[in-house]
Amino acid sequence: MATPKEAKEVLKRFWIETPSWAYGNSGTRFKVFAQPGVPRDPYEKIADAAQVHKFTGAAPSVALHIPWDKVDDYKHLADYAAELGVRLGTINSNTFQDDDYKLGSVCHPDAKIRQKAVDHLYECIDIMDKTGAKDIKLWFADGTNYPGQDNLADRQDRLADSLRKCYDRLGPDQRMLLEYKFFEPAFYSTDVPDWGTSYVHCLELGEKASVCVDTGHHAPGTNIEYIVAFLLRKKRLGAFDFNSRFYADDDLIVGAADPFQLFRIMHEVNQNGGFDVGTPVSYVLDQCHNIEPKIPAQIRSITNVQEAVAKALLVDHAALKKAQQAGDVLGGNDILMNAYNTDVRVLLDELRSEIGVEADPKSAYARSGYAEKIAAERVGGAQAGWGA
Ligand code: PSV
Ligand code: MN
Repeated sequence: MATPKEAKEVLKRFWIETPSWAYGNSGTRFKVFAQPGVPRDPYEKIADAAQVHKFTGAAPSVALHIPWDKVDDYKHLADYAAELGVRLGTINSNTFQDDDYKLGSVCHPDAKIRQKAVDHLYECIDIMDKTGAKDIKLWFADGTNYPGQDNLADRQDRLADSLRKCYDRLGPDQRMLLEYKFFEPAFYSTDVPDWGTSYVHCLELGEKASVCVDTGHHAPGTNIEYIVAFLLRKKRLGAFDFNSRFYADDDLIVGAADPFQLFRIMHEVNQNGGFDVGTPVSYVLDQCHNIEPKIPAQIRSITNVQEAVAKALLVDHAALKKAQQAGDVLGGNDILMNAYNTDVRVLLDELRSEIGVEADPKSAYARSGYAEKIAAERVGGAQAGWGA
């Protein structure tokens, strides 16, 4: 069990990457609601991300999505981020918004389309070379809608072949993160539907390939913490995409739907070395704020994650082991519940004052006047949203 002081030490080195797309407009397939002050280009998205870092002290990195965040000069964008105290992080590929990809991208039956998708992945790696980003994250919308539409095993062969091309292009310090999702946009079969499929492809590829666990990408009732424990044990958990879900891939604020699940995940992360110095696990938000203001929502997401981490750090491991070895079912459960039920708000207030940010980052942001400033300044031009 970490003492509060030790827990704060872990939390001081624990950081979370925010996604550039969280700052743009988003919605469902029914409606995208525009909000005042929303960024119109990647520079403005980074400026907003820098605010999240400024008020939390825990979000020093911003994930980019290509082509949404395409710019002429990535070095210039990276320098701009550095000036604002943040850095450019994971490069997310996008092979799901082009007419050519109707039947898939890297698994498409036509070799020309597959090559087009692979060329896009090469483009993402070129961008990593320019920004210094370490990770490319792959999520494929590939799948089929009707039985008989395509050959499921052939699609796996095509996937393996395309992934190999991308993997072979990685530099020595670069990694490939393969994300899975059980459905959507395909409804009959998905080519990377689950962690097992992702894991097997990563194993075949080599050590630079790891699984990305998006917490919103599972069927209801899935034991996500089991997946986390398994992958950490096999050293193939590369990253989290954090968000929460009530129904499908809702992309709501992490920890909002089920804070207990988030705690259980963090407990497995903690037990299996995911918070150690030099951990290979990246902690990234993948969320869209359709109706709530975006910067405060990102701040809330960071503080929710920190709360779950703090509680997980307070689990009494020695007592837990003892209870487990004695077959003390209720005792073991009590130990976890005691940690979960601990009020960590004072600990987190102290943490924030020790790193020089205000105890309540959301209120501090509200008082800063930034929201009013961007609403007044960002007039004209096209607001960023999905596809821009
Ligand atoms: C797909 O649903 C996903 O989780 C992938 O990570 C994409 O890159 C992201 O959402 C786009 O919002
Ligand atoms: Mn995701």
